[in-house]
Amino acid sequence: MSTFWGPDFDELRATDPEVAEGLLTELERQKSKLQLIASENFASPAVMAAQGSVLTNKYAEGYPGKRYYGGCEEAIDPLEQLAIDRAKQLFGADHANVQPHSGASANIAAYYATVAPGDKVLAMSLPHGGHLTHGMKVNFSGKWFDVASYGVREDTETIDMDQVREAALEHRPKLIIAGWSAYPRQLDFEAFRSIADEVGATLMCDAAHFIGLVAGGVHPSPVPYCDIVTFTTHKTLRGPRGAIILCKDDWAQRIDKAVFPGTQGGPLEHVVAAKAVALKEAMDPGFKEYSQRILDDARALASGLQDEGYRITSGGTDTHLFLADVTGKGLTGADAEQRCDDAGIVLNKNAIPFDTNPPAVASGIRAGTATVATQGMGPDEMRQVAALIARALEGSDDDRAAVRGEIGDLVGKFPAYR
Ligand code: DSN
Repeated sequence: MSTFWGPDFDELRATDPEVAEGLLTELERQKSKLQLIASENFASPAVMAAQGSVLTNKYAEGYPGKRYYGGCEEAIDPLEQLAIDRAKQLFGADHANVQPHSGASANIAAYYATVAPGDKVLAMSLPHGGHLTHGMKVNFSGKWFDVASYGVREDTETIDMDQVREAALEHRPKLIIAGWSAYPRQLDFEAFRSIADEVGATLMCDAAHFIGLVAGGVHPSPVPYCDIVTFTTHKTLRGPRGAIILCKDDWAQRIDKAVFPGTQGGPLEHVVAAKAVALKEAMDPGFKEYSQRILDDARALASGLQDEGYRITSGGTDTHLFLADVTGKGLTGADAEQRCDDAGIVLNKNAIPFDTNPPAVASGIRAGTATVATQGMGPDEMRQVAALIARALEGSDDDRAAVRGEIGDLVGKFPAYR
């Protein structure tokens, strides 16, 4: 074993050529295709350097200054405190817990802190854009809690806060969850707060998708209105895979206890350090421009597809993502995902509101622009991409091969990694 202390690709190749090869294959896939999966991004080399570091070796159950292991004082405590302080500063939050391993883990902890098995919860329905952990029957949230859902209106495909209020008055939930995985519009957090107050519910926001836009100042912040805000750090925030929970002072102790020892053991301090790096990057003025580019790109791509004859749900987007209904072209979401992939365009099939196809088939595709905005692509490129998607979806295998070539040229001009 070498005594080198950081990621050493030559050593990986010597020790485990199969894994090294897999890693290079994935690097090539990420670089050579166009990545439009709305929940993904390209983490910076600085983020990855912190994540691939000796910090992975350290156990640190507990919190800065109150650990169950020795050896945390020199580096681990200050680094975790830095991540906490940066999260609080960036989002204007009273308290931050930076230990959740993932968005689902953060949501498990938020449930653990706020409700008990059998309690009533009100959250956005999965087929209308909610998340697996917002009460889906096959998930712990749907099994352990009595989850009622709100959705979008059929005519506008947007959330109607009067309907949310009616659902809250009918179900009297103990916890209301605002937040989504596939909804292209901004939520009215103030209205959610007033509904939660009216029925005496705790208000949590799952801001995983749009938190980077909040950091960049191009999306309203849920922090002033919500008791608890959970989010992942690897989507629009462009950090390592993982999550953070923000909360009001009143909830701080309950959230910390819910994360550890309630639902997690030792924190991943290498990931915590990488979260600190990502938060610092998000504080840079350049992140505002980046966030605006994400929005401009999403709007340009959605309107380009509209011009190609695709129906965009709710008529557009105010975020980094949108859903396009592909049924008007005689396609399913599954067909569309495959055809795009064949043409070097990576996105996912997605249910659209009131979908008549099963989720594994779906009637729509979801596309997001956090990745392409990181690469520096702007609205001009997105209009070009919209035309390429239409050719990939509607053309022949030869057309898809031609699109694959044009995608190669485009990503060659905007490399994800050098
Ligand atoms: N599964 C993620 C997404 O793609 O939206 C959210 O966890």
